[in-house]
Amino acid sequence: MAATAEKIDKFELDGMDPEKIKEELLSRYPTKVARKRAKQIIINKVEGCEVPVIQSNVRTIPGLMSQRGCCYAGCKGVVLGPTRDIVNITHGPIGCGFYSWLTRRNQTDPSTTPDGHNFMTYCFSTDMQDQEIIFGGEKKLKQAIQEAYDNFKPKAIAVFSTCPVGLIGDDVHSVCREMKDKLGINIFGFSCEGYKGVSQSAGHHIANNQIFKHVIGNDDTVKEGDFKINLLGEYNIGGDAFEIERIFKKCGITQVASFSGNSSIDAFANSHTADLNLIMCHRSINYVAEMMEKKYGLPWIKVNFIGAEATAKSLRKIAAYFEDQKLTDKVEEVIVQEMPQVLKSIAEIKPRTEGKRAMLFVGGSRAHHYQELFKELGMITLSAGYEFGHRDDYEGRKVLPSIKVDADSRNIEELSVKADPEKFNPRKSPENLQKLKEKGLEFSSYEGMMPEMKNGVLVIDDITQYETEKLIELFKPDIFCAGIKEKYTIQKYGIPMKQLHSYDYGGPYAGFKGALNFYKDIDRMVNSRVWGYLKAPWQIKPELAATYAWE
Ligand code: CFM
Repeated sequence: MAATAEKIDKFELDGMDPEKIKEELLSRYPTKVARKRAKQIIINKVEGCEVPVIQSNVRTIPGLMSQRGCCYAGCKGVVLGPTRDIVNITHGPIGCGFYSWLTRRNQTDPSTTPDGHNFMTYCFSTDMQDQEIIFGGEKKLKQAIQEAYDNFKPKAIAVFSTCPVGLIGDDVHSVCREMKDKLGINIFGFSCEGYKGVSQSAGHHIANNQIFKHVIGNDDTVKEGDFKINLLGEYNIGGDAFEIERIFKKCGITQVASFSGNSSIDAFANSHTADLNLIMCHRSINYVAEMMEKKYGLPWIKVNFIGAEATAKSLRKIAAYFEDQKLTDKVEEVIVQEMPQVLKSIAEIKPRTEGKRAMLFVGGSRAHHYQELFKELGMITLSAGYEFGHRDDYEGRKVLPSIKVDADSRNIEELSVKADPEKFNPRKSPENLQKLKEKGLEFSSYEGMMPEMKNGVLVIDDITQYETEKLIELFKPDIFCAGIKEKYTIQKYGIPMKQLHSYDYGGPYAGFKGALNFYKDIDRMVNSRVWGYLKAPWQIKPELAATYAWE
């Protein structure tokens, strides 16, 4: 439970009053827009276990420039994209497939599966044309599945619907069923049309549902190994999952499946044989964890491998769950081995980074997790927010019962899941679970971002480009974290900008070794003098001037 948070110092806010800053951010909007945005711009105030309500997971107001992506991006790009041996076919115009092709920097190691399949480097698309939009695209989809099968003989093919598919009414699911019967491999489709829901978050949910229905539980082989876990919501951007796997191996923890960084379809099929689910990114995959618990009896705990301290804490949680002295000792031994380098690096870098100020506006989990790494460098998070997080990601899962389900959320199917008559196997007795809870291990729980932030900081949901620029003008932070769409305007303001989606070609940033990489990169960025020399075009010539051609 969060204690009352520390208040942010006035000097850290440049002596500004957070209420005034909020007013300033809203002042240029029309009244109705300002009223809506006011509910998404919140001054943090943690009192005991109370945090303020923040409106989130609602439609972006048309006309405001958002950071968000679409439902298809969340389904195909985020959740299924990192799986190497499924042929992922985009049913739609070529742009959708092309734009989601390798743009997310998730790495994979095909040598770890016997057939060595890796289709991630390909871009499969039905390349819909006017012809299909008018007369239907099912025939072309069948041909595409056949062609992919003939060329690659994959174990599985997945089909992802883009906006026009929903608009013209192609039935991708019946095509998939037909081709599954014909070819004898697992083929399944996703109704993840870009316009569904209000952001990529809808696509996560749709992806979770279909993997759960079509893949998880298909293979009951119990693999060898002790302390079996699945790692959920880690997508191996910049090699993060490799570093986490290294640590697990060193500790003697067996990873059955990862959803879905460095993953394979066979591992998904087998994942219900693990004994514990670990959730990294709560937003994108909590649905799978919840459904697996109901159907197979695997509990889940929240972990975070971003930050060295957070990594150590997460390993200790795993050890506590398995209640095994040998594992506990091993985990402590690994922490003792890994920490000295981390502490050495912090001691060297912190004097240069201490007191510097960061802002993070990223996705649905990193804006929270990366605050850990900044804290380790003595840096202050001045403001943060998610693109598409829900209230539970901000305020903690305790608010779930009070979240109103609106029409956009109702559009996304909620699977009704029951205990499997044969495969349900509660991993711990209720008394045992209770005992572990009393010892401080929390199950099915995520506290969210706000309880860990200082009082007085601004938490902003679905930040707009205008608000981003205003914040930069007001605070001149030492570093701003967001994505590629924001990168260059921010840099033109003379502020170093770190992409926390792709890591700007860097990484890994997870685990112990990842923390070392992050410290180094941040040190280099916030202490580079080059930014101070930069003059944005509008600073040199503040107004655009033009003359009429006929003058
Ligand atoms: Fe989860 Fe992600 Fe994120 Fe996400 Fe994403 Fe991503 Fe992200 Mo970009 S699954 S919510 S939809 S941690 S792609 S790996 S970086 S916005 S903060």
